[in-house]
Amino acid sequence: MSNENRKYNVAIAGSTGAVGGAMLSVLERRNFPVNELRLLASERSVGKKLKFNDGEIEVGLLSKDAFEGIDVALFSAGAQRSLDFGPAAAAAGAVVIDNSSAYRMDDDIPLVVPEVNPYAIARYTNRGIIANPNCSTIQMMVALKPIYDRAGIKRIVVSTYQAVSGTGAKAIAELEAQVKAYAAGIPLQNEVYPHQIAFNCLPHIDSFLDNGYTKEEMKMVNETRKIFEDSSIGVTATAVRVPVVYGHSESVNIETEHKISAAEVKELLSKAPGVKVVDEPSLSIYPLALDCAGKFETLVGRIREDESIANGINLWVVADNILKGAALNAVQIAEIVTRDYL
Ligand code: L14
Repeated sequence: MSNENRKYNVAIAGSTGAVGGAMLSVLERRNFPVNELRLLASERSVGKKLKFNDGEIEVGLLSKDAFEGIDVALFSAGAQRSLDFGPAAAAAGAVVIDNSSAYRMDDDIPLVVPEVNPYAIARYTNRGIIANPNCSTIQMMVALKPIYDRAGIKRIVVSTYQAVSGTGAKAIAELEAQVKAYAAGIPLQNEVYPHQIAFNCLPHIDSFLDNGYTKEEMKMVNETRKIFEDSSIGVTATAVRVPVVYGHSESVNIETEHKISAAEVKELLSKAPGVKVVDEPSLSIYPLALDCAGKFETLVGRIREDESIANGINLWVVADNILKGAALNAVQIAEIVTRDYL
C-alpha cells in the first residue's frame, strides 16, 4: 500500500495541448512524486521536446502499446482518443484519469472533484478509468458543496461566461487576431467560432441538442446530479462564450432546502477546501477572470440573498478553466489515487 517514498510512472496523452502542458506544470508545482514521465501525442507532435523540472522530455506516439509500466495515465487528447486508447492504457495496468467527455456519464465510471466526492475514486477498479468533469461543472461544485451539505440544494440556475482557452490555442489566436484587426481598422475574420468573438458574447458552447440546450449546458445539468448523487436536484444552465482568454466566470443562483443567510454562506466558504472568498464589493473587490489565471483556488464573491424567494442565494464563481477546470483537478485525483490506492 501507500509508501511515502514511492515514485510513480506517469503518462500524459495529449501532452502538447493547452491542458497537457498545464498538466506538466501542475505536476511540477505540486511536487508530484514522478519517477518516469512519458509524454504522448499524435503523429504531428512526435519528437517535440517539452521541459519538465530540470530536463527535457521527447514526445512519443500515443498508441495502444505506449502504456507499459505506467501507473497513472492523464488523458487530454479529445474524447475520440480517450475512447481509442483509454481502455488499452487501463488494460496495461495504468489508472486512467480522463479529461474528456468520453466516459463522464458512464454509470460504472467515477466522476470526481476531489473537494466534493473523493470517495467515488474507489470505483475506478470497475474499468480502470476515472473521469474529470467539465470545467464549468467543477468550479460550481467546489463552491456549492459546503452549502449543499449544510442547507441542501433544491435547484440551481447558472449562467456561464466562458473563456476561449477552453476551445484551445486556435481560439485564443482567433480572439487576438480579431482584436488586432479591429484596432487596425481592417475586416475581422472568424473560423473557430460561428460569429465574431471579439467585443461579443456567444450563447453557444459545444453543439445544440434537440431540447434547445447545448451539450455544454446539459453537461452541467447531468454531471452535477451525478457528482452530488442526487437525481432530484433541479439544474438549468445557459453557457456563454465571452472574449476572455483564461478563466470561466459563473453567475450561480440556488434555492436551498433550509434557510441559510449570506453571512453564513460567506463563513462556510471561507473555510471550504479549494475556495477563496473574494467579496468586498464596497472596495470593488470581487472575483475576476483576470485574477484567477494561474491560480489553483476557485474564487467566490458577490455572495448575497436572493430576495425574490424564501431560501435563495446568489454567487459569482470564477476559476482558471485550464487549471481547476482541467489539469489541476486531474492531478489532484492522481494524488489521491497514488496516496490511497496504489
Ligand atoms: O467538455 O469549449 O471538457 O470551453 C471543455 C472545453 C467542452 C467545451 C469538455 C469549451 C469541453 C469546453
